[in-house]
Amino acid sequence: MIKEGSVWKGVVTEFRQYLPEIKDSAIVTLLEGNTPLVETKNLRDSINKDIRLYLKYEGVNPTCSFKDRGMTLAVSKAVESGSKAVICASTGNTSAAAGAYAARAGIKAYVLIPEGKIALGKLSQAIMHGAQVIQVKGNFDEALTLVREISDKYPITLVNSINPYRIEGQKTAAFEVCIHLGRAPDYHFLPVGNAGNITAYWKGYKEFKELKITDSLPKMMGFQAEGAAPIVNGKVIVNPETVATAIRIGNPASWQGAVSARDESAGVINAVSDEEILKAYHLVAEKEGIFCEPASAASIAGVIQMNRKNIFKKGDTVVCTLTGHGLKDPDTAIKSSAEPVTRQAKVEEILEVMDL
Ligand code: AN7
Repeated sequence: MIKEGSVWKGVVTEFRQYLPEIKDSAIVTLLEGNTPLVETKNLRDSINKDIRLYLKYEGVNPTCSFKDRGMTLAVSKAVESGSKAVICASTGNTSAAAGAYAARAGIKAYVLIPEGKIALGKLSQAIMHGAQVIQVKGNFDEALTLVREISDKYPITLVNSINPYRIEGQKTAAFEVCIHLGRAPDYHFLPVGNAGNITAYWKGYKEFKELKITDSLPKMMGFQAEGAAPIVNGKVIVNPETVATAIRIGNPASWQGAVSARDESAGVINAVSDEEILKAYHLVAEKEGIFCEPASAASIAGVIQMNRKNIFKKGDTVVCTLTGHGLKDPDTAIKSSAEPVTRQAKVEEILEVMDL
C-alpha cells in the first residue's frame, strides 16, 4: 500500500491566500509552479567561489516558461468573468502559455507575434494549442499597441502583463524562492523585457516581508539586452534588436514597475551584450547541465558582470531566474555551437574523433 501523497495543485490553489479571490470552479491549471531552485557548484566556482548561487529553473513549467504562473490566474479570472476569448501580443512565451491555458479552459486565444522574430519552439506551441496566430509585420511593441486597442473595443480579455492577474500569479515565484531557501536571498537577478516579471518578483518579496514570513528583501538586479535596453537608456527603443528574441522589446509595459523595484531595493537595471548573453547561455548548459533560452541567460550574464564590479560579499545568497527552457529555441543553440562531426560507420573512424 502506498499512502496518498501531498500532490502539488498549481500556483493558484497553493498560494490562494496571497492571491485575489477566485471560485474553485473557475481555476484553470496545468499544475504549474513548484519549480526547482538548483544550487550551482561548477558555475558558481567559475564565477565566484565565495557566493551561493541558485538557479530558479522556470523552464520546467508546463509550457516551459515562467509565463504559466501568470497565465493560470489570468485565464482563470477570464473564465470566472464569462470571457470566451483571450488575446495577447508576444515575443513567444506568452503566446505559448495563452494558447495552452485557453485550450485547457475551452476558450479561444488570439496571439499577435512579430513576424520571423519568435523562436521556433514557441511558435510550434501556439499553433499546436489551436491559438489563432497572427504574424505582424512589425515588432512586439507595435503588436502590443494593437492588442490593447482591440481588447478595449471587443469582449476579449487581454492577457499581457498589463492584466494585473498576470503579475499576481507571477509573484508566486518569489514566494517559492523564499520557501525553498527559508529566507529571502540577498540578490535576485533576472532578465527584463516587458518588465512584468521583475515587477512581480518584487511584489512577492515585499508581501512575504510585510507578512513577516521573511525578514529581509533582496536587491533586484534586472538585465536588458544591449540592443533592447530602453530602461537602461531612459528612452524608448524604436527598433530593438538582440539574439535573445524573448526580450526584444523597446517600450516595456511595466517600465515603472521595474524602476520602482530597482530603486526601492537598491538594485540595478543594466544591459548585457548579445555576446555576454550567449557566453552565459553556453556556460550554464556546460557547467550545470541546465539548458535555458538565450533571454534567460541574461540573468547569469548579469551576475558575471556585477561580479567583475566586486559587489558580492562572502556568503551572499544570489538567485538567478532562468525564465524559459533552452529547447524553445533550438536554432540559436545550434547556430551558436560547433557543428557535430560526421564520419563513416567504422570503429577506427569513430575512435579517431574520440581521440582515444
Ligand atoms: C524567456 O512572451 O514578453 O520582463 O511576450 O519569454 O516579464 O517581459 C516574454 C518575456 C524573460 C522577459 N525571459 O520577462 C512574451 C514576453 C523570457 C521571456 C522575459 C520573457 P518580462
